[in-house]
This record gives sequence, C-alpha cells and structure tokens, in this order.
Amino acid sequence: NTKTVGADFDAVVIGAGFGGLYAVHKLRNEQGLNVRGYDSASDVGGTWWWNRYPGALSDTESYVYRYSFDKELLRKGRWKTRYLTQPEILEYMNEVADHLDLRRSYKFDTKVDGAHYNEKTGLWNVITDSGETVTAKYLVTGLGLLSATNVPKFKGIDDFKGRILHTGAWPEGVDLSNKRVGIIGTGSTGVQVITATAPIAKHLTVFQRSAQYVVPIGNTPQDDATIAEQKANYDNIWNQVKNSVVAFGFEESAEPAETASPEERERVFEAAWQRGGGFYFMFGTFCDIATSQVANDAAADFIKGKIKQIVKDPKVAEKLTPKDLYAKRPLCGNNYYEVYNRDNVTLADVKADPIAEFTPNGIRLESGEEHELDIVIFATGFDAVDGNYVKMDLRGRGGVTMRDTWKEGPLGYLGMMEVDFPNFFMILGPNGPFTNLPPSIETQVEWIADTICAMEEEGVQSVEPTVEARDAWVGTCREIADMTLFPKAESWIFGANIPGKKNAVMFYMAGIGNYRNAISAVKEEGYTSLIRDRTAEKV
Ligand code: FAD
Ligand code: NA7
Repeated sequence: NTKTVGADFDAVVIGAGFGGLYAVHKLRNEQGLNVRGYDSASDVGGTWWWNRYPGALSDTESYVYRYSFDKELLRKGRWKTRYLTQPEILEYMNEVADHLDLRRSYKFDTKVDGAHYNEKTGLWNVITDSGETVTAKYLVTGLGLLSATNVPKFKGIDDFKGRILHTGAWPEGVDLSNKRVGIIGTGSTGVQVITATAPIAKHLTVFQRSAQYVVPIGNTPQDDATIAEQKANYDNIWNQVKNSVVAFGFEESAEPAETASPEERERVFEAAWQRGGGFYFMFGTFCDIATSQVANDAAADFIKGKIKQIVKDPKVAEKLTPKDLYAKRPLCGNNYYEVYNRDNVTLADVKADPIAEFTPNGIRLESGEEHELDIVIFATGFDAVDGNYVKMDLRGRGGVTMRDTWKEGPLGYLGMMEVDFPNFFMILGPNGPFTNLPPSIETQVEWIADTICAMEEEGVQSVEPTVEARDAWVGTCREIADMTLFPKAESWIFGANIPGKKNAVMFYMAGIGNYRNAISAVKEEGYTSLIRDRTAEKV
C-alpha cells in the first residue's frame, strides 16, 4: 500500500536511535506511509546500542532524557537515579520500539552505502550493503551527530599485541578487571570510562591531550515521591524545556557573573558544584559564562581551585589544570579528579610529550617513556555532525554529492534540509540546535512530518530549500555562534577534533525555544523558502 506510484516505499528512514524511531512512528503510524528503516546496528537504540563501555551514562537528567510525545510512555517511565545508565536507556528504547511496534519496519545489520536522487522518476535510490536497492519518495536520515567514530592513526598500531577498543563501538563481554588499561581521550566519554575503569583495572594510564573542566555529576538516587512529582508535572516540565535554551530541564540563569561580587560568584558556583551537572554549571549559574570572558574566567578559576584542592600531587594537579577557555561541551563526572590520587592511576600529558607510536607491548611517548598495556581504549570521540553524511555516497540533483556540497564545511537549512537534495530530511543535521537532544529531535521530526504531510496534501512531487534560505540560515548560525566564546575553544562542536576537517559552524546556538519559533514560522508562512516541483526551467 505504497502511496507513491512506482516506488518500493514512500519513505526510507536511516537510523534506529531516538531520531529514526520517532520518524518511523510519525510517518508510518500517524500518516499511513509505507516506510522502510535501516540501521547498521543489530537492533534499536542508536548511540545507546553502540556505546556500551563501562560507565556509559547520559548526563541529561532521567526525567527529560526521553520522548515527550506519548503520555503512556511517560507514565510508564522508570528510573532509580538522577541520570540513566546506558543499559537503562537501551531498555527504554526497546520498550518504545515494542510499544509503537517499530521493529517490523526495520532491516538491521544493514548499512546504507549511498542514496541517489533520480530526477526522471523523482525517487531516491537507496543502496545498502546487503545488495538490496530500494526506491522511495522521501529520504529521512537519523544518522546521529555523535556516531561516526574518530579513530586516530598511530604509528605501529598493528604491531600492538593487546586489544584496541573504541568506546563508540564497544563489544559485549570485555573484562577490564586486573588489566593494564590505557585510555586515550578525556572528553565526556573519557571522563566516564576513566572513572569506571580506575577502581577495577590493575593499572590505568590516562593519555590526556587537553586538560578539561569537569564538575561533579551529582548522580543521586531518586525517591518515588520525586519521580511521582515529576510525572505529575510533565505538562509544565516539557513546556519549560521546549521554550528554554539548552532543554536540560532547569531554568537558565538570568544573572550575569560579570557584575556579581566575588562572594556571590563563589556562593553560586559552590552550590552548583554541590548540586552537580555540567550544563547546569555553565548555564544554570550565570547567564554570561558562554559569552563573557570575565564570567568565563570566573567559572574557570573556580574549577581550577577545586582541582588544586582535590588532587594531592601538585605536579599532577598542574597537568590536570586546563589552559584554555571553559567553552567546550560542559563535562561532568563522578569524582573525576579524585581518580588521579589513586596509586594504580598514571596521567600521561601527551600534549607535552606526544604519543610517538604503539609498540608490541604498549605505547611509547616521544620522550622514550613506554607504558605497558593489555588494552587500549580510544575515547577519542566522533567525526561529529556531518561525519556519517560524508561517509555515505549521497547524491542529489545532477549527481551533486553531499561531500562536495559540504567541502568547505557542512551547511544545511534549519538543520534539516539541503539545497539540491529534494525530499531529503535530516534529523540533527548540521546547524540544528545545541541542546539536550531528545526534545530537539522531537521538534525536528514533527516539523519534517508536518512538511511531508503538507506537500502530500498539496500534491507536490518534490520539495527542497532555496539557496538564499539555506545561506541565510547558515549565516544566522555563524552570527549567533560568534556571539559566544565557543568558537574560540578547539572541540568537535566546530570540527576541530578531526585532523584536516574544516573549522565550521555546525550548530544553531540560540536555544531550542528560538529554534522552535524559527521553524514554526517557516511552516506558518506556507513554506515560502522551499521550492516545490523544481524543474530545469525554474533553476
Ligand atoms: P544515534 O542514536 O546516533 O543513531 C544513529 C543511528 O544511525 C546509529 O544506530 C547508526 O548505526 C545508524 N546509521 C548511521 N549511518 C548509517 C548508515 N549509513 N546506514 C545504516 N545505519 C546508519 N545527548 C544528550 O542530549 N544528552 C546526553 O547526556 C548525551 N550523552 C551522550 C553520551 C554518549 C556516549 C554519546 C555518544 C552521545 C550522547 N548524547 C547525549 C548524544 C546522543 O547521540 C543523542 O542524545 C541521541 O541519542 C541521538 O539520537 P539519533 O537518533 O539522532 O542518533
Ligand atoms: P570528545 O569530546 O571529542 O573527546 C575526545 C578526546 O580524545 C579529547 O580529549 C581529545 O583531545 C582526545 N583525542 C582525540 N584524538 C586524539 C589523539 N590523536 N591523541 C590524543 N588524544 C586525542 O569525544 P567524547 O566521545 O568524549 O564526547 C563527544 C560527545 O559524545 C560528548 O560531548 C557527549 O555528548 C557524547 P583534545 O581535547 O582534542 O585535545
């Protein structure tokens, strides 16, 4: 019962994470389209299927790291602590898939190698690694923005006799206990895997390139009364979340640190330190930490003071003290700096003494110092945002490739569409919101589903953004980003973590509330920024 004449499916959805699953639900269950989903993973879960490393956890609080659209799912939600562990999130995703009967639309263990738009038929040809090629009118991609693993190349890596693992592709059954473990990377993931590994490993060596600002996570148990209150108050909670900036479930501060007294700053930072939460520390304490150098220095100095207090060996404390701005994705952890007081933990500063090579027995630094290891864990992050898009052979009108369209850095209209790619919709594509992600994913999937519905009702065959609209959106994102300190710090947010990747703005940083208004306006104005049924003459 495909509506599109001559197509195998009305829509193909790639990905079975939060994004893909909701897209299949909206398009298939609500709009009656014939949908095929693909994921290279063996089951649903996306991020939470792949990232099974010890300590894997969401640092968005449990009550808002979930879908909001289904009251029954909200009512059934279960959690024991303030944050959800990876197994709990995976269980939740499985429950969602069962509840909405989503699995039957998917082919798992199937990678989409490419998708080519055929201008004659007006259909996407979707090519998979199972040898199957299918056609569909719409292509919806939920490929994940932190999903394409970054595996740096090191000399001698093939000679290493031990095991090498990446946190983002973690196999079942790895036992780190009593092993000599090396961890490369101290980002959000590194902090989690380091704190989980230190107590069980025989010895842990952390290879740190950049020292990080890490505040406590504050993962306390949550009693039934608190959970019942959160559930009873969900209408207000989601309303606040969807009109906020970072969508983390707390009110962002309206107080500037710039004008606060030193005592007031100390009081507010200390309270946030005790409360826990990385995004809370950056956005819930004062309103100008991400925009004012003075405020940023105040927050950074507070954390540096804590490092000095916590870490017993002053030389180690110095290595752990960040030298740059507090303007990457804010991190939090469970007694992170305390790890370095343990006898079985060594910190190797690989900015001062870089990794020279892997040897059969471990890692040798440029100074000649060798660390003997049984297992090396790459907590080296992801080719974020556009990584999975440029890996695929995506071709739009006239065979134009996404790789070429984004060769100077990813673009994207509203974080969801691209010029020359008709009937193509991205979930969390470039220049979408920088927030707790499930609420932004829902916002985008709902807009995509509404747009498809409107086009179907109008009888439109194809829809794509104008160059002007796309360029204006990218320009807006650049202007907003430049009002913050984030572009001044080197991180995945601007593509700085991948050697050779062009530094580009990849997020809309004005918050989910403003984002929702911006995309609603496009719909209310009748999608005037989209070209319907573009033909050669109109170009
Ligand atoms: P994903 O969950 O990444 O799913 C994408 C799926 O697409 C994957 O399963 C992948 O296999 C599949 N795929 C990609 N390309 C192809 C292809 N060519 N063919 C077939 N399948 C393909 N966000 C927060 O908001 N709060 C947090 O606390 C938080 N913590 C995180 C912790 C970790 C360790 C990581 C890695 C991410 C975290 N995130 C967090 C971000 C997280 O990715 C999002 O919250 C959310 O899970 C993204 O969902 P998604 O569906 O967009 O993408
Ligand atoms: P991140 O935040 O990109 O962190 C990766 C870490 O790995 C970071 O400390 C990097 O150092 C380090 N790294 C990367 N390449 C190398 C090489 N070649 N040598 C040494 N060290 C290296 O990734 P995460 O997985 O922690 O987090 C990504 C997001 O996923 C996170 O924000 C959550 O939302 C989930 P650097 O800082 O670049 O000097």
